[in-house]
Amino acid sequence: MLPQQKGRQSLFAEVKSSFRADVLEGLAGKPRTIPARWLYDRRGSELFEAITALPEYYPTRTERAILQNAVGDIAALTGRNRVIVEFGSGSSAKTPILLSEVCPAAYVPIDISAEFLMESVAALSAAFPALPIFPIESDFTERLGLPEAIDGMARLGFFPGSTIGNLVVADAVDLLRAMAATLGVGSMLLIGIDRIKDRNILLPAYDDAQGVTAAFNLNLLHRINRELSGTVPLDAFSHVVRWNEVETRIEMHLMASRDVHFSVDGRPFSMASGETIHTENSFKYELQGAQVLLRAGGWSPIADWTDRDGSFSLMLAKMGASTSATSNVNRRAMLRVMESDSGRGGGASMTAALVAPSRDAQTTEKSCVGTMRN
Ligand code: AVJ
Repeated sequence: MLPQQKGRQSLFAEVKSSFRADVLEGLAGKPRTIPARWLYDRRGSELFEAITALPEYYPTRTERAILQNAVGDIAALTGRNRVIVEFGSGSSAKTPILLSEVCPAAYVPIDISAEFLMESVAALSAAFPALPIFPIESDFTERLGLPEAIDGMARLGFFPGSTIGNLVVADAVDLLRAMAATLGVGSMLLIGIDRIKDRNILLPAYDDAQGVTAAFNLNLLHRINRELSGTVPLDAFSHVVRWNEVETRIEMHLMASRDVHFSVDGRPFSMASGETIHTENSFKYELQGAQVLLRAGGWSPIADWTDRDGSFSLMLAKMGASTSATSNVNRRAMLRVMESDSGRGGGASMTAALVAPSRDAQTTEKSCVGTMRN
């Protein structure tokens, strides 16, 4: 059965039982670890939205600036009339920037939260009254069936925010492959990827002065107590952030500040003082590493845009591998190096485009007539 065909009640029951299984298994493991997706209940999603506005949390504003600067170039490479499929659309905050230039035939937001979906559909259909929107309430980590209404239309996957960084490489590759399967032949993917940088910038981004990220992390324990009849003593846990240099990832942990005993769904657990529960990974990539990741996931990088500090990259890829030597020669012949246009605001620069825009794309106009209402 396709996820969007499940009843709300059964989806809810399923989510709850996999939460229970993940928590019980994760707390029993060594090291103890709970998958990051469980951080995002209603409260967690609200706290994450608050994180995106923090002065220390650079990714959101940097990606938005890059997108604003690059969206014309992106539209030239994608052409118009694609269906934009956004994975984990959340509040769809960056989507209008893309919609107004890429002029999609339809928009398909996919999110696990029905509330987020309803809010973003309402906001976007007010701003783009002519745009067909087909929301899908689902986890996006598996291959999905897309609505019949968009059969046969070219797709552009949109996966901003460096959410891919939550996954270890093997899982990230699986996800990229699932996205390729969902989107189909001829599709493109626009993905945001956070870059490796100085730990003095990375650490505060995940351990802000106001304690919003700490509250976001600790909310997981509230959720366990509320939804799984837990007795976790919240005052005994604190938010800990580590930069794992070997794995090039930020790790969030919940550390016990004293020996604790508690139960979850009737099962007893003990933790010694100083022990942690690993709650989230946020992998960072060099540009080349991100390109290799995309290729491993079945996508060929076409172009990328980065801020001046190299702190975040937006990457456009085309479905399918680029394998043969012949095609490399052809691609080199088409190489267009577009140097940064220093006159533009946010400092985004396109480093290289390995394909020329299609004839269709070259005729793309600056705005989508009749789509965006002012
Ligand atoms: C939503 C996974 C992109 O890793 O930066 C932010 C999550 N966690 N602060 C990130 C997060 C703590 C965020 N992603």
